[in-house]
Amino acid sequence: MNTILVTGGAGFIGSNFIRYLLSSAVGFSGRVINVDALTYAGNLMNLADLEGDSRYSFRKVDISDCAAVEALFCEYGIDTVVHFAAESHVDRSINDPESFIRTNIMGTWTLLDAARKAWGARKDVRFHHVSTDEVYGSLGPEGFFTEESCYDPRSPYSASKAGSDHLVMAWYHTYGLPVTISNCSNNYGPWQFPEKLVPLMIMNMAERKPLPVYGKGENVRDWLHVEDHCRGIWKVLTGGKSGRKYNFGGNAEMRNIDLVHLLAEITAEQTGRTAEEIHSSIRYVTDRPGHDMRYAIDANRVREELGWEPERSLKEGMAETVRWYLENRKWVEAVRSGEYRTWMETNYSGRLF
Ligand code: NAD
Ligand code: TDX
Repeated sequence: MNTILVTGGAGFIGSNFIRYLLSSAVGFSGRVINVDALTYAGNLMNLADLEGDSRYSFRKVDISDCAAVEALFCEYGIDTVVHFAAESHVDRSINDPESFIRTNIMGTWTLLDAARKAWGARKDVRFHHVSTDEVYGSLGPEGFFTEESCYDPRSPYSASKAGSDHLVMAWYHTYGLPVTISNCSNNYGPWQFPEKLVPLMIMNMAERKPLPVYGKGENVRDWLHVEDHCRGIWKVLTGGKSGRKYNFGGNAEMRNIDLVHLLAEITAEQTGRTAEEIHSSIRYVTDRPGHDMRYAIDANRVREELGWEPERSLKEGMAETVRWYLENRKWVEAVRSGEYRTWMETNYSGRLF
């Protein structure tokens, strides 16, 4: 791997992945090209500390722009793609599915085809697609998703991600493109857009605002710290077999209401408020339509084949995450106020293309 194209590198997981890749933990000495359209979720503040690192470049490109994507392959001699770029928020997909279809399906197709044209029959290359456990649908109280579970997506978001997974496998079987896919459970950690449950709850707790829990709060999610996920993706890139899928999970299933209680206890400890006072701000609100009841991951394949395990416990990871958001309120404020857009225009003016 000499030149890695990371799509969606200005988003939550993508920016954590680029920082991990360029950290001493990996010591990657090639080049990383971060390609991102800078939608509402793309924020170059997340990677401001990497500006000036000669291994890192940013290009503002929409992945569904065929000509622009093909030009990137020619210009940089890309040999590896790690594809994060997506519309990622389930609630937004319910209100406005179009951008999900365009980016997640058409954008993935564009990238796959650009890779196929650039790489021909090369086998020393890799297209890694980052996907979600939501493609498998919803579980009852028992059982886990394995890599063999049937696809059964329920939301426009998960249907668009399922479509993208199928395209990736089609390019493997039909054209022999060397690919891998990882399907991961809910990530949490620094730099997550504060529309998602964990940062939203932490900030609302810190600011004494109501805590909106959908339905009865009984839906179960499995939580994985974003750095554990990034380490896993690197393992797949370096040791995973072409044409193979790998599930990632945190062994940390929790009902949403229990997670909110855990966050309340941690936030109380770190702010000097009482957990009871925070609990009193919980508001049960109208449920998400088609809200999947439970996700749980069997991550045996990646453990046995690649020796990957989550390193952080849920409690440690959440405590660290609460601290990060409390210490980085300026970042949250810049995101919520839209000031991050002005920051990017000022700092990257003329360098975004
Ligand atoms: P995010 O919304 O924080 O970031 C997505 C990034 O993609 C943003 O920087 C955005 O600007 C960029 N983007 C969107 N449309 C684009 C386009 N047309 N062209 C170029 N860039 C575009 O998302 P995230 O939470 O970091 O998720 C990253 C990937 O991981 C997604 O594919 C998501 O489906 C998958 N995933 C996320 C989670 C999770 O819990 N967050 C779990 C499993 C899988
Ligand atoms: O205000 C809220 N109240 C609430 O009860 C929000 C924002 C969410 N929820 C519930 C809905 C879900 O059951 O919390 C759970 C987590 O919600 P989100 O943070 O929106 O994540 P989810 O819908 O589970 O999807 C996330 O994990 C899988 C990512 O957004 C996806 O990109 C990823 O594929």
